[in-house]
Amino acid sequence: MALQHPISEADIHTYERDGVVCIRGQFDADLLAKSLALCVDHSTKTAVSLVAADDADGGPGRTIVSSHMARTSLGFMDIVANSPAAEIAARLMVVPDVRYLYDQLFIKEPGTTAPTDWHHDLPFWPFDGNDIASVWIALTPVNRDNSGLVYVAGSHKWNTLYRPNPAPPRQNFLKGGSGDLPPCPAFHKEFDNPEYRFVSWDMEPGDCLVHHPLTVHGAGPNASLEQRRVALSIRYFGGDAKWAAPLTSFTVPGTEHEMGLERGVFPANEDVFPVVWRRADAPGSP
Ligand SMILES: O=C(O)CCC(=O)C(=O)O
Repeated sequence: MALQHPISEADIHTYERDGVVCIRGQFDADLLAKSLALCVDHSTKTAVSLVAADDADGGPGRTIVSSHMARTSLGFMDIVANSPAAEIAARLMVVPDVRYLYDQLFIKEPGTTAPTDWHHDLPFWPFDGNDIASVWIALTPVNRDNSGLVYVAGSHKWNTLYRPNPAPPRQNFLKGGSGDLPPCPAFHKEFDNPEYRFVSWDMEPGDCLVHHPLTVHGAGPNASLEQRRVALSIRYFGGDAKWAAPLTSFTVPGTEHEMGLERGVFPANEDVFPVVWRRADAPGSP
């Protein structure tokens, strides 16, 4: 599906400088309605990777996370491959094509007190490189009070890797010495610290945030008692991305034995990581 409007040079510059940019109004109403319905329907089903965690305080809050839906659902794969998300990622990374890495659903029910802890994504994944972008699509209205994401602008350039910390906690999650990495600081305690620049957005359904894999981010509670917060985060890669030794037990289905994958090498394994968008003048285009 074509973009509703081109990605501007200013957007590319912001993504490069801050490690995150908000792109508005690229998803049409039909696509949004379909995406929201798929996500809500999926959240009510039993799926291998679906985790629904009630708030520990016994209140009404509940966080639902699920991953890799597009590996088994044509509906989700249609969003991954045929919505504007793939082209948005490619244009911002300035790469000629992008491959699908994985997709992840995040729901925070009204009144959810559990935050999304501060983290960056790269150490969770067996990947390295800059050209990996997450397109986090708001499917409901999002703001800072209902668990909108907050980013530390420019943190993707800190040259620091923080210890991956899964929510909810999981046994034997850390691998390869990642337990020795420093924990990600609680950046909400630094909101008044002028050393950091925090960015967040009021978003309408169909606005999306695109972030670099090392940009630190987190979210507060969903203080709304009416509005659930639903987002679909799709990860794409291209350019300089490389397969790497895993630092966690996270796996992409089909890569468990690293068949056809070599550490330090671009993972051009079409079965697992298909090309989902290619610039018209790129090598390999029809
Ligand atoms: O939506 C959330 O609460 C977390 C999203 C996130 O961390 C991501 O997409 O990388």
